[in-house]
Amino acid sequence: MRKVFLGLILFAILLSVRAQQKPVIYDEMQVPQFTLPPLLISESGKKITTAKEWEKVRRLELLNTFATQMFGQTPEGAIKTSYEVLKTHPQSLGGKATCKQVKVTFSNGAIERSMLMLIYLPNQVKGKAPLFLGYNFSGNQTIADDEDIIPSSEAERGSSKSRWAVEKLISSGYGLCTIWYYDIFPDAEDKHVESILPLFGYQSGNDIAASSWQAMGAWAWGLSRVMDYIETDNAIDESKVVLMGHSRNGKAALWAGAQDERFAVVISNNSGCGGAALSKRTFGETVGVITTAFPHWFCKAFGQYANNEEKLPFDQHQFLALMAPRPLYVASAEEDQWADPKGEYLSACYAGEVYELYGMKGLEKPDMPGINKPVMNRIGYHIRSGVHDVTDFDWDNYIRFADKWLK
Ligand code: GTR
Repeated sequence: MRKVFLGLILFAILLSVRAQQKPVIYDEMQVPQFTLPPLLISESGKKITTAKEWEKVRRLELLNTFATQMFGQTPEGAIKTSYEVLKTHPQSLGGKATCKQVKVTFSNGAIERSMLMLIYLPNQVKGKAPLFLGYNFSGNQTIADDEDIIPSSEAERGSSKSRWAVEKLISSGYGLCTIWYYDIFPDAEDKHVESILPLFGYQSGNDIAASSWQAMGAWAWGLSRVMDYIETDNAIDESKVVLMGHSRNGKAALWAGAQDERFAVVISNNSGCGGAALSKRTFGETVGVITTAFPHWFCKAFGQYANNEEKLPFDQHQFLALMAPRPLYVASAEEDQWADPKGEYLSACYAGEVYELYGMKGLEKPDMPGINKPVMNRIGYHIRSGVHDVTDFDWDNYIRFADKWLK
């Protein structure tokens, strides 16, 4: 009886929470009218007309906006880092690759955290290899059937291999580096204390200030620490690192790419709300939904725009523009309406204004390309058939895009 009663109360609470959320929009006719915040007008009202003004004024303003109002500020303090090669296999993948697994330990003197990097490098490349870098969702051992991979979780070996075209990358002359994103911040609401945050002074039960970083900021930080490692590894070309992320890891990759210009190319795979998609469209997942479902991802200040997206003083086209003038690729999937493919396309399209300052071509306005018809200018885009996922079609195009701009 008591259980039934408690169940009813819980159900009532859930209903009231859901009642505050607006119904999900999947119909273009229901997208509200909105005006996008300008990309090329500075906070003091000055029109930005050159790449130099963009870099010196506007880019910095927007970086600060996204840090203080969306992703949280990345602390400046230096953390001591050490690298330990746990395993090297020079004849991996039937002799095609060298597999290296490196443990990175972070320390602030009192507290330590570590992450485990899995690196495959193509043996056919003499000298430094270009490389794709991206977080995996479930553990390093899930990306291939390779028995040599040191597990970083309990998940089954090879269980995510369809999402990682390891052989394709290697035969195309690219390396791959991947890390389980949980190493940096276990993806749950109450895991701050197990994450890297305590390295920067966070203690269990501490209040989190409105503009403090949480998981997204921490994940982006982790990607930059991989870049630090890459700069020390003579087998990898640090000027040709392609940062790729899927979904929530796509959001994190974009934030890392925005802050850290060492990443040569940035690729967003189905990153959706809080990533490539325009927030003001409120199509599919919204700021209201995402900040409620994942309160530990963005900074708390972002929550003020929950179900209040019209008040957002910024939007994601400004975020994507922070990759300029580096090559940027945004990919959507036809059946991934939750991530708002059109909103992802428009955002990438409007970001093109900044690429134009550099004399570079973004995307054609305003119509989206057809299904499975990639466009590869300095900004690339495709919408492929199928669901929210990473497929061989995606990888084939990421490799073509990287070849176009890096080779
Ligand atoms: C969903 C979330 C999306 C996206 C996705 C994923 O639950 O609503 O924003 O990040 O997870 O990461 O697969």
